[in-house]
Order: sequence, then C-alpha cells, then structure tokens
Amino acid sequence: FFKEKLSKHLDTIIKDNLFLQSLRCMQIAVIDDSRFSLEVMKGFFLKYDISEVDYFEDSLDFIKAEKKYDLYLLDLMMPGYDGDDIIHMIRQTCHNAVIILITKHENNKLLSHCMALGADDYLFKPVDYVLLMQRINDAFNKKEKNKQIEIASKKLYELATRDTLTGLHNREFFNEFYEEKALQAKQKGHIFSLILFDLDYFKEINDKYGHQKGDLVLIELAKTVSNHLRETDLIARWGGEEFCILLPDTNKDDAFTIAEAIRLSIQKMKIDGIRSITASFGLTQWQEGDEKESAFKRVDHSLYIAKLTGRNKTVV
Ligand code: GH3
Ligand code: MG
Ligand code: MG
Ligand code: MG
Repeated sequence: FFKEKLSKHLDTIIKDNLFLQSLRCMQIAVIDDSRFSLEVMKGFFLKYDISEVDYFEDSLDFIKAEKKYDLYLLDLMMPGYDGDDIIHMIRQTCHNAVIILITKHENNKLLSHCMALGADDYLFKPVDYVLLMQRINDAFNKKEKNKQIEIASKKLYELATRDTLTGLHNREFFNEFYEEKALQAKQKGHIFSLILFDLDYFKEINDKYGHQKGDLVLIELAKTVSNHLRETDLIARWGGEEFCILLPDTNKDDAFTIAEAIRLSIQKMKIDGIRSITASFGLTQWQEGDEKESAFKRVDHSLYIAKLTGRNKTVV
C-alpha cells in the first residue's frame, strides 16, 4: 500500500508538469558501476518518456565520451574514476549542470568533500524516486535563482561604480583604485601619474547648443579619451565636465605626452555643428612621501594654473 501511495505521489508531482517537460529536453548522464542500479534508473526514465539519457557502467567510458550534459546522476564509489574525480572534471568546464550523487555508503567525509567540489546534492541507495525528482527540481531552481542573483548583483555593481551618461567609472571607483595604487607606491616603490582635466567654457556650449548636445559631447569625449589609454589605465568621470586618469607605471614625462595627445584629439573632435571643444589639463607624478590627498592637491592645483594661464594646455 505504501509503495502504491508513493508511486501515486510521484505521478502527481511529475505528471505533465513543467519540470517533467524540461527533464525530457535535457541531456542526462547516469554513471554507476552497478548494472542493477543502471537498470532500475533506466526503467524509471523509460516510464516517464525521458529518453535523452546516456548510461555509463564504466566511468572511464564516460570520460572518453567527452560529452556535456545538463544533469549528472553519479555514483560515488566506482573502480577507476570515483565520483569526486568526475565532479572535479565536470566543474572545470561547466558550472550550470546539476550533479547529484547517488551512493550506497554513508561516508560523510567523502560526501562533504564532493559537495565542496561542486556536487549539488546527494541521495542514498536504494533510490527513492520521489526524493530524487524533488532534489533535481530543487537543484535546478537553486541554480536559476543564483543566476538571477548574480545578474542582479552585476547590475548593482555597475550602477555603483560607473557613470551612467558616459559609461566611464565614477569617482567612488576611482578612489578605490587610487587607494590601491597609492599603497603599492608606498610599499613597493611603484610609480604612477595622475591627470585631471576639465572642459573649457563648457557652460557656453550648453547655453549655445543645448544641454542634450552638451551630453553628447561628454559621451563622445569619453570614447575619444579612452582610445589613448591602456587596459591598465583608469579614467573616471570625476564630476560634471571634469575627468580623472590614473596611469600606472608611468612617469610624468610619458604622462605629459599622453595628456597632450588627448588634449589635441579633444580639440579635433567633430560633433555636429559645435565649435572646437578644448580642455585644460593638470598632471602630476606620485612622489616619495606623498599621501593620496597631497598628490591629488597637486594635480588639482596644476589644473587650476592651466585654467588661469589661458586654458587648452597641460600643466605639470
Ligand atoms: P571653465 O573653462 O572655467 O571650466 O568653464 P566652464 O563653463 O566649463 O565651467 P563651469 O564650472 O562654470 O561650468 C561647467 C558646466 O558643465 C556647467 C554645467 O551645466 C555643465 N555640465 C556639468 N555636467 C554636465 C552634464 O552632465 N551634461 C551637460 N550637458 N552639461 C554638464
Ligand atoms: Mg559504485
Ligand atoms: Mg569647465
Ligand atoms: Mg568643472
């Protein structure tokens, strides 16, 4: 009677529900050195029309097949490659697949080792198929939830670290990067340079061409400047029409060359109908005895002098 009840219960969770349909679309591997276990599993899957299943009695055959699956039902103890070897192999290339261990032995140490390697869940033999289906379902749901959390946190991170208009990093991100580089400079003697630049008479551009055109200038400018930088450099929008660049492993002479190249290409920018845009640059190299604030004060002062003495120039 109990068995019958179980089987009915199984039918109700499985019958034409979405989970069963999705199982039918999956590539499934069952790896178990016990022929009996494989036959029982086969009978179960056949009963529910789940046909995309490969059965491996020999774990070496599974490895040789080099095929990827969505779901792995894996015996823990096998001659040759054990479950933990196989989990390790699967997880090197595939994070989304679900791996469920099916084992005769209650070897807690080994099981927790396998979970740490990336198994999603485990079940003891003889297999309770209601439980197995529930575990598979839960594992896929958990994976999906985690994926969504990952996407959401990536978005949040972007929002927190980037400027939405230009796509450049923001002041907060710059400050963290700057802190890291300052520490390396103090501890290991690394050098770096800072550039701070500000568009000249940008208010007039807004007044004359409108705020939207002004925005467009900032977007185009971000692209133009980024073209001059290496992967390891960091440019951030410091505020309004002011930008900050940190150039690792760069002395002030090389930084000056880069700043001048950027200044000239800003001057050459052609944005429909807008008269030549220019910017003023301050520049400084990190010096021994510097603190974050002292170096930044210097670059800010250089920019101030550039503005004061005619704009569209770089002052070191
Ligand atoms: P200076 O050469 O002395 O820097 O003159 P300026 O006009 O550039 O300086 P000011 O600080 O007086 O004005 C900066 C202007 O930048 C004012 C503000 O409207 C504009 N601005 C700041 N952020 C944005 C933005 O996101 N979009 C647009 N379109 N304009 C912005
Ligand atoms: Mg075995
Ligand atoms: Mg300005
Ligand atoms: Mg400004």
